[in-house]
Amino acid sequence: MSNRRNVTPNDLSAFWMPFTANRQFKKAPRMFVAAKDMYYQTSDGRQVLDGTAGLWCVNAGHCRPKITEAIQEQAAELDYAPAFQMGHPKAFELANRLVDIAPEGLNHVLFTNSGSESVETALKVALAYHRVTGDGSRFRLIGRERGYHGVNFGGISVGGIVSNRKMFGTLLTGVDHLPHTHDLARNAFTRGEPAHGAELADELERIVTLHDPSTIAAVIVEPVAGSTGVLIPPKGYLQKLREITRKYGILLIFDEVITGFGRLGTPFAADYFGITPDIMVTAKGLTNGVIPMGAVLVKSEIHDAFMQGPEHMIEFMHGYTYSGNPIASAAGLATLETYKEEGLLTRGAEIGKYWEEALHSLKGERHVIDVRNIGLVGAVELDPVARQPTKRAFAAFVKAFEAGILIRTTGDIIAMSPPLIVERSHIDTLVETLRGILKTLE
Ligand code: PXG
Repeated sequence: MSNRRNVTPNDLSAFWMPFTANRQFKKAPRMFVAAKDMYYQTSDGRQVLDGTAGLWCVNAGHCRPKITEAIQEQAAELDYAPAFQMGHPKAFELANRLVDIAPEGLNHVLFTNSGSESVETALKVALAYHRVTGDGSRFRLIGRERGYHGVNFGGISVGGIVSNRKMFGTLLTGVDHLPHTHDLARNAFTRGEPAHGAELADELERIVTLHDPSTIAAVIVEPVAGSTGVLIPPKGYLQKLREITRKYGILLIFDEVITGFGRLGTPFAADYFGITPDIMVTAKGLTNGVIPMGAVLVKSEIHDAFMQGPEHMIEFMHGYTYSGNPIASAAGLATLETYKEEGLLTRGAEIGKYWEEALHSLKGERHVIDVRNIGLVGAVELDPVARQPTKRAFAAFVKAFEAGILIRTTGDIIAMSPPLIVERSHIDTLVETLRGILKTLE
């Protein structure tokens, strides 16, 4: 890692930062200037251990040579090719490699540039699928409370994080929501899948009956809800969703933007839970977070339903200038190779037990009201300061950064999801540093 110091721009005002308290940040900026493997380097020359894989995306660790080289070579060889009515080999190659590692039956891939775009793409495929199969009265979409499906209009409509929705008008019509599954009273300090709450999936029966099954196009859920603070599905819950959707001809969409690419110790959450959705939404780990890219995988039956009209006609009126962009495709291919060479898509299953033990050793520390984990994801939920939600966890985040570890907080929940190359010694550092911080929190 290069030894750059004090690389601070002289004016921070022009950049309106995403999901950031801009005024607070700009008074005391936190800047990264370099990264390698498990560590970031700050602008004042400190090393910070990455406990969150960037934003849940740098699954192979930082600045991995194969990925860097692939991007450099591709940029020099073919920078851009039109995405519509033209092709280039690497996009096809990447689609094939994705289908190879995806759950059986998910055989076709649409490329996007982010998780949010993948969600919009998946919702549009679902609606259009029913239409091309002569079932166009299925227009309703079902999401879930506390769900996060990106920030575009479809995604916030099916999403269930109130603060992400309330400012933006009427959103999509015809949307309903399942209840969330968080239940501290019954499930606090569970390791892996909680025992209680499978019956919450029966709410889908109620919603379906209310609207009539013939009006419902798709159900979209995160197999493990990430952004809202790591909500792990109760045992049997996802199986029930699969059974109910199948029974009524409703498509099941898994949003695997976070759970995809080894996060749970299996290639996808679908593998972990043994459930194949009809559509799978991915992004983040697809390119190790290095180049923006997402992918939506669909079952052959869905793809084939579109391939019916005259052959000169465009089958699906959707796509982006950068769908399957050459540099992103090269990054994706090199990322998948890195995962394969290093066994990263299943590494979480090996080191997950150590991770679990370490995290759960925080039970009993001050303010800790829950610890939960699955694969290489973990969360520590804190008791909020009275009438000042988020304050305690955010204080932990700032102290953690100062102490040399990167964690993520949402509400009063600390979430951690280190790169899949994490070693036991890194886990020890993360947990012991966090323990020290918890002891100092007001
Ligand atoms: N679906 C899910 C399940 C996600 O977690 C998106 C869609 C949207 O992806 P894009 O690429 O459009 O951001 C996400 C993104 C956090 C955090 O700290 C989570 C996300 C993004 C940024 C921060 O929890 N998830």
